Amino acid sequence: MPRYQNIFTQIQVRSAEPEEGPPLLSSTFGRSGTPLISYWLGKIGCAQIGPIYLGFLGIASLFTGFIAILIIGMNMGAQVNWDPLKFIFHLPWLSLNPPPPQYGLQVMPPLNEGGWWLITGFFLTTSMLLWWARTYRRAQQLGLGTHVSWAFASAIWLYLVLGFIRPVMIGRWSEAVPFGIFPHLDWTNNFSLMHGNLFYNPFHCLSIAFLYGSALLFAMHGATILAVSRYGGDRELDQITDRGTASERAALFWRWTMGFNATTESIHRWAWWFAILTPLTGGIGILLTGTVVDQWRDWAVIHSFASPDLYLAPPIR
Ligand code: 07D
Repeated sequence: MPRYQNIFTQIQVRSAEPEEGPPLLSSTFGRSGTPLISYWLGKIGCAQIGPIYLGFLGIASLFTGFIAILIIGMNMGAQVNWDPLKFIFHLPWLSLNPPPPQYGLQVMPPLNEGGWWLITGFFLTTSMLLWWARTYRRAQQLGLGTHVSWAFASAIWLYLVLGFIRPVMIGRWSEAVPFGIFPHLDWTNNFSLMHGNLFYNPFHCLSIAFLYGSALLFAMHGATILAVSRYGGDRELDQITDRGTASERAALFWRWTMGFNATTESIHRWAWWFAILTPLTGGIGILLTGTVVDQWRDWAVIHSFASPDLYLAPPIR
């Protein structure tokens, strides 16, 4: 029986009967699909695939998400005259745009002038909200906390600010983001240029700090647990109360390296908050742009966040 396992040597647990999980507390739907075992997926995660729980929320979310993607695909297909090769090669540049400014917040502009964009937005938003409700209900039914749902809600907040709340506040759908790979990147660039460089928006700064911070925390935590997996550290929560274990060595590593260590529990709270605060602060920054503050560099100069001279530090008051 090998005692130290890593990705190359790990033993894949396979029971004679597939693991069905605990019984559901109450539900009209159940789990569907016959579980199957994949050796290769077992290399990167659990080898058992399924059963999956597909209740009303899941089916409705997949269905509305599929409609949204179908409408985007059909619009892009029409743009390349239904040529499949052109579709593949031009895909990164194809776009489904929101209605131009003259339509304001009109509910049903002509289909080819943003109407399809609005319909897609409706279905995509419905799909995401249904999926959110699915994460909440599944967590409740399994007797879990609802942390995943609230983290997901934070991302949905930024999505809604960009595509719905801010355009409604300004009074034009044209303010929203197009559906498309490069087009949405061009949109972010134009947005920044139009509003005096988003780098001077302090909430963009905060969002970046949390984004980079999330990556750093994830790297530190992932690396720490992998480093102590030879002592069973990957069973991290079992070890919280044990002395002399992988968890204690991991904690000591950080205490000795930088004088402070998170606990096995608190490191996950750190990560959760950093991840949540990325789109949360980002959404605030976007909401303020063009509504409260139009030009971020001017704002930064007025508030001594930047110097009027690009190459000098701001004056000390
Ligand atoms: C977008 C949350 C919504 C997504 C959800 C998922 C689907 C899939 C598929 C159904 C990511 C929806 C799912 C649609 C459906 C199926 C099958 C989360 C999202 C719910 N920036 N910037 C940020 C940096 C610059 C600009 C955030 C860095 C320039 C704009 C982040 C740099 C310009 C916006 C960040 C940099 C500019 C941002 C995003 C460096 C011009 C935003 C955080 C080093 C390019 C957004 C406040 C996030 C924001 C944003 C990082 C530069 C523009 C921190 C590192 C100066 C317009 N930028 N940026 O979690 O919140 O996004 O800004 O240069 O709107 Mg920026």
